[in-house]
Amino acid sequence: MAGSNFVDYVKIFCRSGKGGAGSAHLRREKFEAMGGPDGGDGGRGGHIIVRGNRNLWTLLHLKYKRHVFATHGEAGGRQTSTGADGEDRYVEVPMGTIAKDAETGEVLFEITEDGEEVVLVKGGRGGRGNDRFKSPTNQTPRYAQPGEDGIEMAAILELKVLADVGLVGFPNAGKSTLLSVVSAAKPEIADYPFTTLVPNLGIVSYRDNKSFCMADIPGIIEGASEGKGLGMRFLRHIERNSILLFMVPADADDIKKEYEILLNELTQYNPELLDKERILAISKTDMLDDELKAEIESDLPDLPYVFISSVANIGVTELKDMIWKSLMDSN
Ligand SMILES: Nc1nc2c(ncn2[C@@H]2O[C@H](COP(=O)(O)OP(=O)(O)OP(=O)(O)O)[C@@H](O)[C@H]2O)c(=O)[nH]1
Ligand SMILES: [Mg+2]
Repeated sequence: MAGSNFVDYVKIFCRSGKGGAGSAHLRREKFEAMGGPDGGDGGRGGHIIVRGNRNLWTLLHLKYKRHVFATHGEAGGRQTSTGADGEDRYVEVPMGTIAKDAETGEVLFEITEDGEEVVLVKGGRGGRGNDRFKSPTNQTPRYAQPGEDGIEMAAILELKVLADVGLVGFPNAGKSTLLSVVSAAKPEIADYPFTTLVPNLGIVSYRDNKSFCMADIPGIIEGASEGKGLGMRFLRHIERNSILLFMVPADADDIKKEYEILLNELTQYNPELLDKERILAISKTDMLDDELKAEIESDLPDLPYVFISSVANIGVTELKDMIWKSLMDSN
């Protein structure tokens, strides 16, 4: 979708480098007419390596970089000099990225740590030079091994972990508005349901240069787990969020009931979602007076909650504190 910063799936075409050929060179020196073999080995072709990078949150940077080719190894030379290895190519990905073989769909590996490196496509081995083939019966081999071919492969990179905090709420609850005030993300905001059609991610700066990532997903409605609305398609993205931030607007008829419907949809989808830390934000509270607030408070579900207004900037800092604390507890 145009303008979306959300890319959780890319297909890349990879080609590792071919190994350099071994050399079949024979030594020729001024006073040695018939020198022996001194051909060196070819260098290894470049690998294609996937590397975890904790500063990345999506696969957006790979969207227009569909081809990744490593370079070839160089041929071996005289005096048993080994050819240079081809240059490896690195594909940087956020943690939680899964690599699959595009043809078979087989999961190859998952990157879970910053700096973790896994070879996705191996470079071809360099061929051995003739020096290696010397033997008592053949002291002057005139042949050397060619380098091994590089490998072509289409790989799929898929992101599972999307954010630390996932926003869960009915359409129009104010999820995108919150994301827009706590982060630099510019999600679309409007007074109608299903404004958000694809998830938006934002990095929320917290005290002392700390930050966390928040995912605003399309609104969830009753029946979402059975395929109603849009939410279902995106529920998988909150499966690996550390914490869930439920959002119910203050003007909802029954906040407790809305929360329970949301929770029920998540449970239907995947009961393990209940193991996550949960926070409730009652949104749009700029319209509330103390009396109404007290009334709402008297009938809330049993979980940590906070009254917020993204528009009037009420409770937003408190919410960030709660999120941070919860993130620390859940790790
Ligand atoms: N008064 C008030 N209105 C708000 C507040 N936050 C959001 N709104 C309004 O609520 C409406 C819906 O906001 P969105 O942020 O688009 O809601 P959403 O939850 O992302 O909705 P979907 O993307 O459709 O699921 C918009 O008209 C916002 O201006 C708030 O703190 N106070
Ligand atoms: Mg929205």
